Amino acid sequence: MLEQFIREVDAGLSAVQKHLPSKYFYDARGDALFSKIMAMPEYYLTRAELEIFTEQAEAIITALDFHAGDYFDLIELGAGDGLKTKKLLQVLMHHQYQFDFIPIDISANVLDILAQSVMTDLPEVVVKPRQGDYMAILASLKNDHHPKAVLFLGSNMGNMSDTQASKFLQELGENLNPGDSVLLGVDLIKSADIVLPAYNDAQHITRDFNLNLLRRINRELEGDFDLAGFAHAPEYTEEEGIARSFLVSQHAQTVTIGKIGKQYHFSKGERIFTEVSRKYSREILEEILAPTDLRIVAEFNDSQHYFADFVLRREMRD
Ligand code: AVJ
Repeated sequence: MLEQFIREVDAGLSAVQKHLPSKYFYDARGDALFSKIMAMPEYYLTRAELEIFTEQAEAIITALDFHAGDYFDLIELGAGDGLKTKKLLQVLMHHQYQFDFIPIDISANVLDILAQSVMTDLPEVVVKPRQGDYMAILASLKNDHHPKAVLFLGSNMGNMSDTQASKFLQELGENLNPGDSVLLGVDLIKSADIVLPAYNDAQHITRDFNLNLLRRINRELEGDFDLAGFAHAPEYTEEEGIARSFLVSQHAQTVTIGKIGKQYHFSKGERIFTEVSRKYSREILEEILAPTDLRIVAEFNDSQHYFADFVLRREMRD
C-alpha cells in the first residue's frame, strides 16, 4: 500500500507535467472533507441526485426490471453516505421485494458506518457488506444465481478518463450476467457558472480537500510541503465538459520527501494536476459504452437537468 503510494507520488512529481492521483484524497480527513463538500450550497451534484431518488424511485425500480418472486442482489460500489440508497431501499421494502443489499468498499470504516446506518433506519433490510476490490468481489458473486443491480452513484466515474471509464464498464459488464442492470449516476455537462463554483466554494472546503493530498504526503511519506505555498486552481469549460483541479506553486520552491529520499523542484506558477471531474452527455456515455456489453435502457434526470441516473443492461449474448 505504502509502496504504491511512494511509486505513484514519485512518478507524478517527476513528470514534466506534474500530477498526483485523486484517489489519495480519501484518508480519514479527506473523507470528512468530502462529507462537508456534499453539504455545501455550491455542490449541486448530491442534491440533484437525491432529488432523482426521492421523486423517481418507483420508476427507477421498474426500469431495473426485477421480477416478482426473484431474490436479487442490490450491489453498491463505493459506500456513500447512504442517503440516496436508503430512498431506494425504502421503496423496495415497501413493495416487499426480496433482496440482499451488498455495499462494497475498499474502506472497512466507511462500510461499517453505512451498514450501521441502514440497519438502524431500515432494520428489515438484509445488509451484507463486503470489503475489498470492486471487481474481485463482483466476480465472486457472479455465480450466486441471483439477478443483480449494481449502483455506481454520485458521478464517481467522473474521476476516470473516458478510456478508463470504458475499461471499467467493460469489466463491470463481464462480471454480470445477461439481463443484469447497472444504475450509473453521472453529472451532466452544463455552463461553467454552475460547475466551477462546485469545485471552488466560498468556504474554501474544496481548497482544503485538494491540499489534503500534500498534507497526506507530508504525514505518510515524511514530506515537507508548505501548504501555504500552493494555491487551489480548478478549471472548466462547457465545450470540453471536464473540470480539472490543480495546485499552483506560488513561488519557486524545493520540497523534500523523506520516504522517497528525493527533492522536487517547483517553479513559480508551476502546476500539479490533481483531479479530473468529467461531466457527461448521453452521447458521450454511449461512446464510452460502445466497446462494452452494457446498453442504456432508461435515463432519469432532476428537475434542473443537472444530473442523470442511467439504467444500463448487460446484453444477452447472441
Ligand atoms: C466524488 C468524484 C464525484 O469529482 O465531484 C468533489 C470529488 N472533488 N470536489 C467530484 C470531488 C472535488 C467528486 N467525486
